[in-house]
Amino acid sequence: MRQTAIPYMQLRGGSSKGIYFQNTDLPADHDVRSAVLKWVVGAYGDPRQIDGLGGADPLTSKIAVVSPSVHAGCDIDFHFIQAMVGEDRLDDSPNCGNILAGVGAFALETGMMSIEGERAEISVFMANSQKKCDLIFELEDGLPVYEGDTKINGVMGTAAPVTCQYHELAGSLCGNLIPTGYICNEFDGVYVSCIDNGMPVVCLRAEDFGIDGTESPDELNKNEKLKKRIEAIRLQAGLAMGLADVSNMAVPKMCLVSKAINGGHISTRTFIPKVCHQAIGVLGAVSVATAALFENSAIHDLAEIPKGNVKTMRIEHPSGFFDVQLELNPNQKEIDILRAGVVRTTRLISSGEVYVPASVWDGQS
Ligand code: NQM
Repeated sequence: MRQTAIPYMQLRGGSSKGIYFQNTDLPADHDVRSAVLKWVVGAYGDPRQIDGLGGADPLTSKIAVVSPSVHAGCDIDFHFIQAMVGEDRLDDSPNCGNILAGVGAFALETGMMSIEGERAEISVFMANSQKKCDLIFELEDGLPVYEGDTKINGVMGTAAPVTCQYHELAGSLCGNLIPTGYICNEFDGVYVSCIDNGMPVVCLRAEDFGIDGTESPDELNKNEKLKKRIEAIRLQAGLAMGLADVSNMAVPKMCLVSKAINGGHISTRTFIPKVCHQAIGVLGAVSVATAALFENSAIHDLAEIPKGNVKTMRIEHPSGFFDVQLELNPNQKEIDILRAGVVRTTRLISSGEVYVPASVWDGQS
């Protein structure tokens, strides 16, 4: 046998694309599994990922590993893995709210779960953050409905909605909502707010970097001086957030914030962490919206804050906007977010077998 065949499905999850596996179809050994996944994506240093399924972009170099849940009250467990484009490396420190949107569909398509009726409500345990999210979507004959009228930025056309209800996201990776202990920190003479409400993010004021926040990702990606300054702050913020040396990590994400200009509540340009996102990550958006609520944060005065305990905040980004619904605990004086809601869509693109050389994995262990 020269190659080993591994069953997989490829789904668009929100505005990202991922390769989805059942846990039992992959090697149990951690190092062998990592080698296999790098081969699957083509992510062993080639920025074009020519020898794998990845699309040479952080948003298309994503992996989901799904299994029946071993956690009380949850249906499935989801482990997210980011293949680093152009590097011989995977990173499973961050979560991904886009790839998450496809895991319920994957569980039904593979027969891992079955549900009767017209509506699925699947409780997902997110292994990366040890938090829970409920996915709600329409069914037909026990399988997901993909066609529908919901438009999300970063995806052409419309599709059926997947409502994602996140529970208690605070401190997903850093252990605390405000990981440095201060809602405002100073690094390299610039005030920033470090936050982790589902995703560790450093919020920066675009004006402090000599930009107005309306620049395109291409323009920002070409600005080497800007990227150098942002990375220098990221390394310091990572340490202060308790993430240790983040030079090889996909977190924290770096978000340049300015006032909304298209009727939203705030405007963003997010580096994930070294390339500017064409839109904004799901949990990244939740974290930025959360930071804006704090009166002393570095970005509060740039935001319009809706009234009431359920706040729907429209986060503008390079290709449109992203709506985040934050439900605040009415019984707490300080900001305590009970749930965060977002709407995504998903679609099964392909299913079959992906091959890796038998020298990488013989399919046995
Ligand atoms: O923040 C991009 C994406 C993401 C991650 C990133 C995401 C999230 O657009 O939850 O969705 O920040 O690397 O898929």
